[in-house]
Order: sequence, then C-alpha cells, then structure tokens
Amino acid sequence: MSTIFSKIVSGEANADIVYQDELVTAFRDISARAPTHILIVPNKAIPTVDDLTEDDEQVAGRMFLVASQLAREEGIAEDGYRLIVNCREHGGQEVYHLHMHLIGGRPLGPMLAR
Ligand code: DGP
Repeated sequence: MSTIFSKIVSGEANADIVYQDELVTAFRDISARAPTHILIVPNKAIPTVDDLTEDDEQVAGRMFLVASQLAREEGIAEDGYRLIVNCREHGGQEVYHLHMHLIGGRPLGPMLAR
C-alpha cells in the first residue's frame, strides 16, 4: 500500500529533501521534535522493519550510513544524536513506509518515558 513517503520519494509530494540516492531519500520531518529531525527512508516501499529481507541488506546499511553523514553535515555528530525506528502499533509507527528518525541538536533526555 502506497503512503505519503512514496510520493515524497517520487517527487509527487513536497518535502524538504536533504539527501537522495538510488536507494534512500532523506527529508525533514514535518513535525520536528528537535532542531534536527530528519527521516531516512528506503526508496522502495518496505512497510516496517519487520518486512526487511536479506535482499534489503544494502538499503538497510545505507540508511545508517546516510544518517551518520547527515548528522555530521547538520553539525550534531560530536554532541550526539538519536536514531529511532518505530515498528507497528506498540512501536508507535504512524506511517507504514520504513523510516529512520535522525534526531538531535539538543539533549534528548531518557530513551523512554517510564
Ligand atoms: P512514526 O511515528 O515513526 O511513523 O513517524 C512518522 C513521522 O512522519 C512523524 O514524525 C511525522 C512525519 N510525517 C508524517 N507525514 C509527513 C509528511 O507528509 N511530510 C513529512 N516531511 N513528514 C511527515
């Protein structure tokens, strides 16, 4: 099932795209929770991290490499940042197109609310 993220990848929908290659696209989150909040998504519409297969190893690795590259470009690498991948209902996933949140630019506090 197609989501808004597929439309952003194809250029059909607008987003502030900060990086794109043949495997992944990165764009600023529309409801940023920190000074830097970027989403890194596979160009291919994989719904959740649970749907990754061995064939997706390259794209999954690329998501991490692009996240670390963008963190350096955003100037947040030295202080540190957080990468989040939410999966399905209990993970709080809203958009069913796999995405990695790159969040930083301020202290982010504890990993989870108790
Ligand atoms: P998640 O809860 O992990 O599924 O996060 C989905 C994120 O996607 C959420 O932080 C808001 C963001 N988002 C939803 N729709 C759009 C959109 O149309 N454009 C952009 N740039 N971000 C979106």
